[in-house]
Amino acid sequence: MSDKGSKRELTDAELDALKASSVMSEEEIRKYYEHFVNVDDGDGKLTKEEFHNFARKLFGNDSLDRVKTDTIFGAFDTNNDGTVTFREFILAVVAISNNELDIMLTHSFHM
Ligand SMILES: [Ca+2]
Repeated sequence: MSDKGSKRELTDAELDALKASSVMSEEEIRKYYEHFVNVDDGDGKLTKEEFHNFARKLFGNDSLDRVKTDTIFGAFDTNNDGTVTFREFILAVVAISNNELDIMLTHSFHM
C-alpha cells in the first residue's frame, strides 16, 4: 500500500479519526479522498495550484477561478502552512455549512 510510486492510501487510523471528528460516512470520506489523491503530487498535502484543480473537479465547476479557489484554500488551511492536508479539508468541509460554501463559490472576494 505504501510502495513508492503508488498512490497513498488512507490508513484505517486516519479514517477512524476522520469519522470520529466529522459527520461524514466512510463512503463520503473515501469519495473525497479519491479526488484528493488524483490532484496530489504524492506528499499528502495540496498546494494552492493542486487545490485549484481539486476544487474544480470536486465542485464540477470549470469556471472557478484562482481568486475563488485561493479564498477557499485560505479558509481550509487552518494551520496556515501553505498547504491543505486531507484532514484539514474534511474538517473544514464539516465546519463550513453548505450555505457558506455556496457563497464562497458564487462570489469573488476582494480582500
Ligand atoms: Ca495546512
